[in-house]
Amino acid sequence: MGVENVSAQTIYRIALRLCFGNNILMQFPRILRLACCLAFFSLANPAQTAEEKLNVIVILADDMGYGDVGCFGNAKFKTPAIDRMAAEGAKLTDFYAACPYCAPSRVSLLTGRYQFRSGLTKNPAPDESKESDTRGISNSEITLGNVFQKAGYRTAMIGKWHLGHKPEFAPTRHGFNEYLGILYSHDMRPVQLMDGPKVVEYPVLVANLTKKYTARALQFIEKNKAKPFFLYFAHALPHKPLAASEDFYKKSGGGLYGDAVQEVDRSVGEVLNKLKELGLDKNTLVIFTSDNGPWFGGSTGGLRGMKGTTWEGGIREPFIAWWPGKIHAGRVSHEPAIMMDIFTTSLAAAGLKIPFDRYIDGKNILPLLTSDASTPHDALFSMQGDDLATVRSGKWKLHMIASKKQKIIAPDDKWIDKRAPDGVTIIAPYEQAHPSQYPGLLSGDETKSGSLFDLEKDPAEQHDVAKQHPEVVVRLRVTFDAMNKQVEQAAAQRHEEKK
Ligand SMILES: [Ca+2]
Repeated sequence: MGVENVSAQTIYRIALRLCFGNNILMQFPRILRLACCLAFFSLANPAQTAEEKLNVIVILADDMGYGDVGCFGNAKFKTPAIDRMAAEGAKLTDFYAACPYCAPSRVSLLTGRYQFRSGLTKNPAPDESKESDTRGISNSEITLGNVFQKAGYRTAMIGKWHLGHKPEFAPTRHGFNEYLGILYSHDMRPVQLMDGPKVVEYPVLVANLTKKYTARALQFIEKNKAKPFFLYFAHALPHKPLAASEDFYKKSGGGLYGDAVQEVDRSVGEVLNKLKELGLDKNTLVIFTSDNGPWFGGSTGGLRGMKGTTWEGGIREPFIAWWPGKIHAGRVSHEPAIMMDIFTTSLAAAGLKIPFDRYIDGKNILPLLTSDASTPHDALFSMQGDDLATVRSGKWKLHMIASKKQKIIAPDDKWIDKRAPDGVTIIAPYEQAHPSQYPGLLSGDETKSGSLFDLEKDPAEQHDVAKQHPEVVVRLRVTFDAMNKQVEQAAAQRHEEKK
């Protein structure tokens, strides 16, 4: 008999004696005695219900760069709430997206698996093609929402879904009790704000979107303060077209991009404040990151490339975890981690089992956030569409597909965004970031398949050192090829299933 059983039995006896005394006790049938005892425990120990279950909130910015927040080096404008979150929580300096753009990055977060396993390797867009309409999360995938929902949590998704816009892909069919948001990027057409299956705003005033999303997030937290909840809050900004409400417009000193980020920052602060106000802060894990690197006007913080490239600037993201009950203030880890870890870590922190009937790539990185533990990953990969592109192992990164060359655009070059404004989605059409405002470095050695970089000495990937370290190239190549085999097998299997 374990210690827990002894103490439970002792407490049981004491409870019965307190309630009835020994003589009265035996006059009750056994079943009634048990019922009385359970009632006692529920009264004496209310914390055993919802309060003990950890709440989880994942806040995802869209296209926010590694260098777009103060605690990751931004000096252009201030992000006090996100900085405070890092000061009170833990920061990972080497956290990655598995893809330099939206949908694949998001599906990896929600399923804990590299995107090639679910097959969602490209962005669904309602204004692209019929084929694009068929892209979306498969019914056979298990999302974070599904697992939390099954465990009795209330689940909500607020913001950009981007895992398919046809009804069968809707968030409410994939683990979320409620949804408010735009089903894809707000530069796609038509931009419609959905509340569950209903269109509630069209055209959408994007300038008020962050405000609207935040109000709903606070309402959801408030409504579920006595129940365990999972909130996936995926902001629309600072994805283009940029917008900020009147409270933030022209206030940041960092252009419209800075205004938009500052409004997201305020939203993060409001969520944390609400948790404190309700006394839920010690019992809620909040994670903040971005789905991929920055677009024009943002900042990679001196890393090479930008959104769409598998240079560090396209895939390395700011990452902060906040859980005052567990994570000590101000912790920083330089150990590599990746988007899918959010899946496994959230479930591990909440004491829930990860699905065992499929391959889960995400690892529990709670030890990185709470101790000096080393990364649980031998290697981390990034993909470009259907193709595996890079592998990082330790301080080394091998590019197996030469990253896209970026077109140099001069500030006075005429530039027209192919995606025209839709209604009032673009509130500041002449203040959008110009494509000459590169967010990352354009310099560095010409690259090809097999280029190797030492990220410890050269995080900006300027010097290809493949020739100096042929043994490292071979080692990483073997790791890459083994993973690539899995990518090819998954693609072949899907091809067979489509026949
Ligand atoms: Ca994005």
